[in-house]
Amino acid sequence: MNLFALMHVTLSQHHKFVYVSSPVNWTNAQKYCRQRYSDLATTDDQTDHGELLKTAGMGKFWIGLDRTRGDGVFVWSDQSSSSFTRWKPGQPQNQLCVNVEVGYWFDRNCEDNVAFACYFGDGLQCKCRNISR
Ligand SMILES: [Ca+2]
Repeated sequence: MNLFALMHVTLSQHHKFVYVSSPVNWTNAQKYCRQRYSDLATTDDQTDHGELLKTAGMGKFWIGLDRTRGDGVFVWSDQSSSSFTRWKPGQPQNQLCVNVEVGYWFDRNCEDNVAFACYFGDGLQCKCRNISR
């Protein structure tokens, strides 16, 4: 994939987040984040979530949370055991992937094309300058 427009990076206690404005489906967002960073965004707590929103804003974007394995349980893409949640009241419904919008989580059809947020952990260098435009 050759995606356009990598935005700024925010440092947080746990994760450094990167927002990618190009809309893709959840699986391709995960692939992109794993190739260039650590994974799709994971948020461990409210502080982390606040940092994510500072980077990615109040629009709609995928994070690394899904229940495609089929047992109905949402799991983090990076296997994080975080129990932090930020569901919009009324969510989740019956869809399998999760996006943030206006700061809250919504379940959404994984095939929808949406912007997304990645994170990279300590010890990993930001590869921002290597992104081709
Ligand atoms: Ca939904």
